[in-house]
Amino acid sequence: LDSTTAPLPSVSKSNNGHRWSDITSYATKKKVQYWFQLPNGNWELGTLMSTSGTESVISLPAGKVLKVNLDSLIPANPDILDGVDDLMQLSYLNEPSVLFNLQYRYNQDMIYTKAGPVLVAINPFKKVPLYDNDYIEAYKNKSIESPHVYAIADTAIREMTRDEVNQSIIISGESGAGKTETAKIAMQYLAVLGGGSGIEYEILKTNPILEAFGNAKTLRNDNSSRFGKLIEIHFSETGKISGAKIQTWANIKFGFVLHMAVLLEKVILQHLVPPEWSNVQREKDLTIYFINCVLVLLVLSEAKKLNLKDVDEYKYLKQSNCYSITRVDDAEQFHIVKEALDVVHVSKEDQESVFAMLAGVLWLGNVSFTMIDNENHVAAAEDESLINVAKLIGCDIADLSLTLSTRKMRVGNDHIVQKLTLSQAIETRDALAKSIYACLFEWLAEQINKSLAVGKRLTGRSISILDIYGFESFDRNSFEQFCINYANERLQQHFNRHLFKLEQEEYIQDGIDWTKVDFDDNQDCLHLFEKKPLGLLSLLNEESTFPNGTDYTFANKLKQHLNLNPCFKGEREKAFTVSHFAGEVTYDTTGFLEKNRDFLHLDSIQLLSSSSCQLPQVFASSMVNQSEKPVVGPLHKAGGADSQKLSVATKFKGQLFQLMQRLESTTPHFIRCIKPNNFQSPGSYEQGLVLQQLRCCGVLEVVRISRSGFPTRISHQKFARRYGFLLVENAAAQDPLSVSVAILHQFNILPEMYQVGYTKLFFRTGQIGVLEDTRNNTLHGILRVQSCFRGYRA
Ligand code: AOV
Ligand code: MG
Repeated sequence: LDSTTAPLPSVSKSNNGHRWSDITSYATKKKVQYWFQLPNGNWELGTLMSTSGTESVISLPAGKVLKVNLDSLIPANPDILDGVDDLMQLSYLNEPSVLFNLQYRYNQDMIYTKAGPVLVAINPFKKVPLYDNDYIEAYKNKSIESPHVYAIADTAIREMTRDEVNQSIIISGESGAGKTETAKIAMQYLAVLGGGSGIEYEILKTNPILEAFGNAKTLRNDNSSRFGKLIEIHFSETGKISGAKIQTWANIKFGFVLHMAVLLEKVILQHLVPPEWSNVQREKDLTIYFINCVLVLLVLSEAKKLNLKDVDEYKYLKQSNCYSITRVDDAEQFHIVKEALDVVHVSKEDQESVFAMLAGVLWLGNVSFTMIDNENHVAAAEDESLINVAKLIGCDIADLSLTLSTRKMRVGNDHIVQKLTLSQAIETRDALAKSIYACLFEWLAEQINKSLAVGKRLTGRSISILDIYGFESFDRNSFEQFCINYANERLQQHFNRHLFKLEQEEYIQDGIDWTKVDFDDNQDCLHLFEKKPLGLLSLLNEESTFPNGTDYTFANKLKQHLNLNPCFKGEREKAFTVSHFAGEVTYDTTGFLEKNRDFLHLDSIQLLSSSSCQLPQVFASSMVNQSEKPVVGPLHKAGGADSQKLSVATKFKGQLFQLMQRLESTTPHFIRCIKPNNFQSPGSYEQGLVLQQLRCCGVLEVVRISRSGFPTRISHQKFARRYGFLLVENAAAQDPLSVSVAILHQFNILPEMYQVGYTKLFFRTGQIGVLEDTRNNTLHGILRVQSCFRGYRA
């Protein structure tokens, strides 16, 4: 096992990644090289030939010589630092240097790099030989030091045992960046180190189940998770895994399982395409499933048993025009899912019920409606679809038909029945399908948890692994991005505070004045979202409860109340912009209110509770439990019985706060996954794409925070030993602290550029350069004299 690090001076260990090599590397810089940005946005390395005034001449690799403005040049690192395994070791920590360093390593299949306390993982899109048992052994024995998910998992285990504190591994990144794979790699390590009881096998088997039900093929990722997941793995006193608990967040990406189908159908229905949907492909790209594995697997494998038709007979599957997932053998895959369900103790009988529910969802999509009057009111067509749905979900055909085409309303003390229009009926049908699917997923997660808890309450220390959607910014951003980015804003704050705390602890320990560290919090942006009553979420909820509220009135309200907020900008039409930590994102409010309401009518819940099967009854009661008394204004009283569910945004915020609370009590370890290209192809590294993600996932922010303090730290002894001989006055008899202070004075280091701690000296970036240069020149002089002397003796 070769260590994958570039040859480097040995580094002193410190928990925050600031290393002695920061300083030594300075000395190795000979040629003065700079980064120059080409018109296509890529960076190229150039050598400075000459400068005069603000103008300079550089030569680029292909023999090109350019006259450029000195300001446009960014210093490059010396060759010896090429491919360092921690970005903090770079003397110059600028964007092109970081990009180059990551690319240099990526080209050699070193996909992991540290950025101080954070692990950066670049998706290789191919098998890399980094995960066999030898590697696990090596990380366990600490015989290998290169950055790796295993190293992070190992640190988590050690710190859990040493400090008796729960740990968390927080994995983020955009779609297709490798979060889920990384989470599995971490689980694999924990399972090997904490294995023995057999429960680790069950834990690993939860992956194929959740993936089959919760993943889908999208344009961005063939195996895209449509849910966020936190798995908490518990350990006993002896360090063995004793159980686990999984929490999933399915309501944002996943709640829109069938959303595209719905959208498309509306377009077809209205025979005209509204301008905002003129680019349907882009809309697909944003939110939608192309295909959900388990639905297709079900049709392909269980067709006979469940009396199902061909895949392309089902509307929910047909929209995608895509029925198979490359490289996946359907029958084999379905077998794996069923086997995994056995392992987590889902009985055969329950499995049959699950498949029946899935089949019900498929048939529901095929239910059609016929006009019954000239006011556009409809009734459900009594065809095989309706009959099959009723049979599969165990309810009466007439009840089902009524639920899909009418709505009971309360007016004062009376109940009236309102007929639905075609589009209302379709909405009701799809909402029911979505709810059944979402409930099924939650129910499965619950069954898994029962099995993993091994019938008892989980105690002892734990390591949680969070696989969650990262910050998203597209050409067109909708409600999904709004929620996801809000969550990321919270996670970013957690991340910043943790880093800052690490910094602060070290400063306080050494008695230095840490108030001089600049630190930008993102609290302002969070306020914009959370403030009551005039924050984005409150205003959204308020508008969602008004029957007359539209996306337009919502957007206007935002502009009216928030325009003075520095993080907010009203845009033309129905759009608004938020300044997130990762950059500005413009949201289009089209569909915000509908997606936020996302309620299931009481009629539908009642239908499920009347079922003769067990699962629909369970789903109905879980839906009722999630409800609260709707917050309604006077206008809304008439339809009050309607909105039984919490708004999506409210539920999302509640879950997010729960998650943050859980994370706060753990020691976090961060992994940032990066997607090097948009084609899921190995070997291609697009600088612009990588840079954008580094900014979004806060990697450059880590660097910035660390750099805004005093990133270079050296003990008094080490400093005195290294530079003491440069003192004009002999200091041999003095203590290291006095020697250090004398050196600082002799070299005129400005007081704001350093701090003297109890045991260490703390420097701002770039301060050590002068000292190192003088030291090197002096040493060179001495070496020359010595070699002359040796030559003379010989
Ligand atoms: P994601 O979880 O970040 O996307 P995945 O973990 O599903 O991304 O990774 C996408 C694909 O990249 C996988 O199916 C693998 O083919 C490949 N991949 C990722 N990591 C590795 C690795 N370490 N080694 C080899 N291949 C890898 V999403 O769930 O879409 O946000 O919603
Ligand atoms: Mg995923």
